[in-house]
Amino acid sequence: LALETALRLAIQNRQLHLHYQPQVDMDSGRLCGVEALARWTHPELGEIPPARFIPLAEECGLVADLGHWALREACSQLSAWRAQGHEVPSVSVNLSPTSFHNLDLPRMIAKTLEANALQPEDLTLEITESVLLDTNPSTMKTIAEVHARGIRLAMDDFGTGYSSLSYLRRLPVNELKLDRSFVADLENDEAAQALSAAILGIGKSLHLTVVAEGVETSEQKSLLREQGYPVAQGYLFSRPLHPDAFGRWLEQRV
Ligand code: G
Ligand code: G
Ligand code: MN
Ligand code: NA
Repeated sequence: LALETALRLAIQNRQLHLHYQPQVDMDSGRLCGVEALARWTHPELGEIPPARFIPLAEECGLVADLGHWALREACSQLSAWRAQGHEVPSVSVNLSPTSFHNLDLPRMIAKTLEANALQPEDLTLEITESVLLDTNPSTMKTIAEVHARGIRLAMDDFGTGYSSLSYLRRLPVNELKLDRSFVADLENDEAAQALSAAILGIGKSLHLTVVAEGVETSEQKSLLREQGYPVAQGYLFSRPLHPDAFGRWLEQRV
């Protein structure tokens, strides 16, 4: 309960931050986008990982506030980078299924984009297959409305879920993110290679962007590139960085 109060205050008192990780074009090395990842630095407890505080936010009804905060923060950061002359094509924000219970979400996002002089295609929302287990009647409606407004949707952690592939027909996604567990096993596991190739095939045949996550070694990068993966993300390119460090990362590359 103490941690719950602390999280409530953290959202108010700006103890939460977003770090940013680049997504890189395999052929040109150019930046394709950045993923925003939430970080909580507690004054006494130090870094609390999202795997800990997101479920907590879910339990105490704060996850929608967290989502709004992340959307505003990420859009404002994208706009700030552009004002500094950096070419950052888009930003991706992770949203919990609960965020889609709110039928007002699409309008709220549209206002946030407008306030930061951004276009709908500048923003990607990362969702997981767990949205399909969500029985709230608003969820699918909100997702459809977000899509109709031109905001992109990415299916995160793709390949690890429990549902069938038919959800790709039910959810209007633009992007698949190959889960990093496949990438981690690529070098020693032929099954992982076969599955990453098959997932790329599914994505391509549905005209989706496919992003390989968790790329840590140049061997993994080469294998994925040979398979035809267009975009990669992972420690090989950069860890998630504080916005200032991300600015320096951008400057170093030009
Ligand atoms: O940053 P890290 O790799 O520790 O993230 C762990 C998990 O937390 C990932 O599954 C990621 O999608 C999730 N996560 C990170 N930031 C956010 C956020 O702002 N909102 C939600 N809902 N999940 C996030
Ligand atoms: O579930 P989601 O894809 O949103 O989670 C992203 C998480 O993966 C973040 O916590 C991020 O810190 C982590 N991550 C990003 N790149 C790498 C990587 O190359 N290797 C590993 N092990 N984790 C990574
Ligand atoms: Mn993600
Ligand atoms: Na993922």
